[in-house]
Amino acid sequence: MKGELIILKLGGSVITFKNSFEKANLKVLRRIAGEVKEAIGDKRLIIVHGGGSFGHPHAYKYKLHLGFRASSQLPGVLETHMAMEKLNKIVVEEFSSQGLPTFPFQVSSSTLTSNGEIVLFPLNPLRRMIELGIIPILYGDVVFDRQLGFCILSGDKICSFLAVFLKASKLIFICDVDGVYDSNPKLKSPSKFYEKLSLDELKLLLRKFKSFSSSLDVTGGFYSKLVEASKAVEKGVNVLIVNGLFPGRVSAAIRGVDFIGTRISVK
Ligand code: IP8
Repeated sequence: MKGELIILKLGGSVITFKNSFEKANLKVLRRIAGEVKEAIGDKRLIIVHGGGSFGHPHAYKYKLHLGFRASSQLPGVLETHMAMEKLNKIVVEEFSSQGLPTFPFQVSSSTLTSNGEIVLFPLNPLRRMIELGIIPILYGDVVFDRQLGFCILSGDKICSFLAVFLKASKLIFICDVDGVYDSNPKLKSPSKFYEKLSLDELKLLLRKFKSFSSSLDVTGGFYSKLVEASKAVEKGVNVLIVNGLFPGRVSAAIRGVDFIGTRISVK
């Protein structure tokens, strides 16, 4: 297969307005799609997006992240999936209207987890798509689980899984913060910003801020993102964390020049 493989995670806090129910941030989404188009060259790409104000409110309402507890949760399984499908359609349309050959890919009906960890994933159709030059667009969703009945599989978990099994050269998390700080920049002003982190440094930080998450995010927010990042880095994938709200940063991350954000690698 030609060209390095990049996995791009579009954070829900960037492509949706997190406090406005089911509202996509079309302006930012369109600009990011344009940056991807401009920077991608002959690189192969997989896009994964999060739930933002589409998936999370439904999943939270029905407590889907706790797994199956009662049949009263079952309407929420469909509601959450339908909300994610709505957002996926918007994302697919924005990228394809830039002339990029995209295709939606559903994990809800094709992936099995066990206690929240992926145990079955259809890698072959995905491989075939990228061999053909197609950009699959996946998303965090409800999936069915051997132990829990169902669970919420985050886009971040999908990303680390794909980055490891498809041997991506780079995994780029597009967020609404500049990168990794020594504390949550949304709660208090941090004293240190990390332009570079080694795996050991990241592990130390993870021990320090277990609660770096948001209450409306059923999948654990920034802390869980860094846990997934560490799994990919451990297998040799370079992880970049970049603020998608600033024009030019996504294209710089894809090209690997003039990058502004946090770069995490083994050493
Ligand atoms: O926003 C979760 O994906 P994430 C998707 O990547 C749902 O954590 C359905 C809440």
